[in-house]
Amino acid sequence: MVTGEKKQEILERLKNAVIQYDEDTAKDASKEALDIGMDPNDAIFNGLVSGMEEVGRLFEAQEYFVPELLMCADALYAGLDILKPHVKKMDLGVRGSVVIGTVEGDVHDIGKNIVKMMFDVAGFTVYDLGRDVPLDKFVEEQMKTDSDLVCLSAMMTTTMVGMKKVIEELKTKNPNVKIMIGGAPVSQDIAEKWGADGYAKDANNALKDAINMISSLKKLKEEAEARKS
Ligand code: B12
Repeated sequence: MVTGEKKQEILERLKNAVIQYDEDTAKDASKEALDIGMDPNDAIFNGLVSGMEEVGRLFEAQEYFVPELLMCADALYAGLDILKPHVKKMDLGVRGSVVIGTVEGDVHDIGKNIVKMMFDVAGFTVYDLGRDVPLDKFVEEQMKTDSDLVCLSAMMTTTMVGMKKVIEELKTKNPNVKIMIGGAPVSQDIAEKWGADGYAKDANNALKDAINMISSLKKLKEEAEARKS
């Protein structure tokens, strides 16, 4: 039985491990979270990710610089590697296929990888293109895999504009494909303006929206098939 106090203590350790770029503590606290039966999702979002949010504030305050950010990311990944395989698989009744990646010029991949993890646990087939992905590659991969959904991540105002090009090209080549965008500088307004089908502010909402989009896409496909026969 996990006491609230013990859980809180582990969450604090996970958070501080990321802030203090301490990979060993990130690993130890992640293992302990699993040992005491904590929900790995809780440890990821309220521990590791919460630490990275604080790191963002330290960067803005010019207390941290790029080298610190890189080490904080390493600590986050050290914990994530341990927790991720234990996140419970969900059967939500909808299985889809998704192409995902961080757009060209942008190497931020933590958020994208967390969104990907949610799709994995929901049993989706995920084609992960990685980070700094040439814009044409998203279109190429969607055509090759005939995926239901394309997910674009961008963390910088300078790179997010690449999404607009990908959306335009994808919609021209395949009007049926659904496109979802996300990342810190992106918003619902931008998604609507650029013609994306969805925007989600975090990984949990990304999964919810993806399920809705894929369900409606499958329904449309079934109706089209029924009309043909
Ligand atoms: C860690 C970090 C880095 C690391 C990245 C390591 C890695 N492997 O990812 C490193 C050190 C490489 C880095 C480099 C740089 N960074 Co940086 N970085 C950050 C930082 C601190 C945290 C980002 C993060 O991982 N957050 C945690 C995750 C979990 O959150 P998230 O990414 O937002 O993802 C969630 C949601 O956004 C959403 N989401 C994300 N993607 C998607 C996709 C879809 C489809 C959906 C639906 C949802 C979704 O779901 C996610 C999970 O819930 C942010 C600060 C911040 N506030 O975001 C700056 C930040 C993004 N970086 C910034 C800058 C400026 C840089 C550099 C230019 C710095 C420099 N001088 O070199 C370089 C650029 C390198 C490049 N070409 O890309 C700026 C960008 C400013 C801007 N408006 O353009 C920020 C905002 C910091 C700041 N306040 O100035 N950075």
